[in-house]
Amino acid sequence: MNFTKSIFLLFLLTLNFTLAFAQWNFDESQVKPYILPDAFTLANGKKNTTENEWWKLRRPEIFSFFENEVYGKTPTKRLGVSYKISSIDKNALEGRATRKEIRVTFRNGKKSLAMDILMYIPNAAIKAVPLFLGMNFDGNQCVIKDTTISITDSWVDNDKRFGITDNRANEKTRGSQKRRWPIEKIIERGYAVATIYYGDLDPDFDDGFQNGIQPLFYKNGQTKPAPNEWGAIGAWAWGLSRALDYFETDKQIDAKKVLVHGHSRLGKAALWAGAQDERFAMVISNNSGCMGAALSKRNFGEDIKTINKAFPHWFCANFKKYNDNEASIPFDQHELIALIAPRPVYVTSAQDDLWADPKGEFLSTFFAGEVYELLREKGLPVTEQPPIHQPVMGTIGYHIRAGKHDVTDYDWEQYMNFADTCFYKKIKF
Ligand code: GTR
Repeated sequence: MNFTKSIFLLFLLTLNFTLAFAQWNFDESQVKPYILPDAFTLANGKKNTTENEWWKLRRPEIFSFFENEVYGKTPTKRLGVSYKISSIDKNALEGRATRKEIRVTFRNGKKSLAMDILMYIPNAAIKAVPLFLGMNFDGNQCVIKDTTISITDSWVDNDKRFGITDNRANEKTRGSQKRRWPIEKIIERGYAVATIYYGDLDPDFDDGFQNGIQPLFYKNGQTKPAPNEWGAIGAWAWGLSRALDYFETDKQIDAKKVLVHGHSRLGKAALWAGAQDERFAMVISNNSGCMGAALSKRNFGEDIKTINKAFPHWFCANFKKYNDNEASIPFDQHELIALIAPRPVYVTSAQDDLWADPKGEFLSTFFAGEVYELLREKGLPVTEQPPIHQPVMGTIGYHIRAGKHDVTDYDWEQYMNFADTCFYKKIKF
């Protein structure tokens, strides 16, 4: 190869590289102007001005968009369900908690699917307690190092760190995520805590919806969800609601105070669960980013084409039409948060998590506030994104912390402070 040829090749390589990364913007000064849809303008152009109009007219419009065009419709049919306490330890955490495992089995004809709930309830409680419910990424055995907890038998991602090569979890994964689950601290603060493995509901890979919960709902001859029916995020959100069904039967839990939380993709699922199921008393979205709390019309970080390409199974098929076309979406994520109003919502960002667009996460909480105010609750108590480590709490709360995409003790401290404020010392704004 001669010199000119190699220079040309180098030029092409650099160009390719630049173009590949140029598709995502991480520079605030490069955010293009965008028009944020008004949460109060009805499809017929009229303005929603009253609480009644919100519940009767505008909320259903917004809800219908998210269910038909984004996450997909969740089936309303009730499956056969049974609960079996598979283990109970009244002396867990050195006597401070009762630990239970509940196997929930769903049935439709010959098809069945099991979901395991792991829960800890403070022994000091004198009455039914509020509970933090969240999904985990690697199986219930990952949230605490305890050899008596059952290891998930569902599909898990292969992981060299633990020698997983056959998509089956093993002993080495016990406690692997424990730093994200400060169970002792949660118990000390008087809350119960429960988790389910998201892979029990729908393993996180694109298999054309042959495994997971979806097939239990297929009509005769149906092989995949219709274009407006649920994807994986919908299935995960459904599982959260089914865990809540169980808590309603458990006398130790105050089922009117169940807080649903989730990190990243599971933060997207938590928001969608809270939007659909008004029994959830509070929703916490940790670093949920694109199609979670972050605004889509702001060109910063992950975009719709990228998320649909990397995770074609997360959303409904209809959602693909917004690839490279954020401007055409008639709604934005502040309206997803508004669907949770007037219940408390807490959103977190991490300073280095640019992929999730921290400012976009803040802005959607800010703009959702208008709806909270219509419903006589305080939105965010600020108008500008606060600096790091300065949480702000109205009925919507928000913080940004230093560091990367993760769940830390700092995040949990704020979740619990927010929950304390909302549940125990309800402030009237
Ligand atoms: C990323 C994805 C994000 C976020 C994250 C996660 O790869 O692009 O939207 O969901 O995964 O769930 O960890």
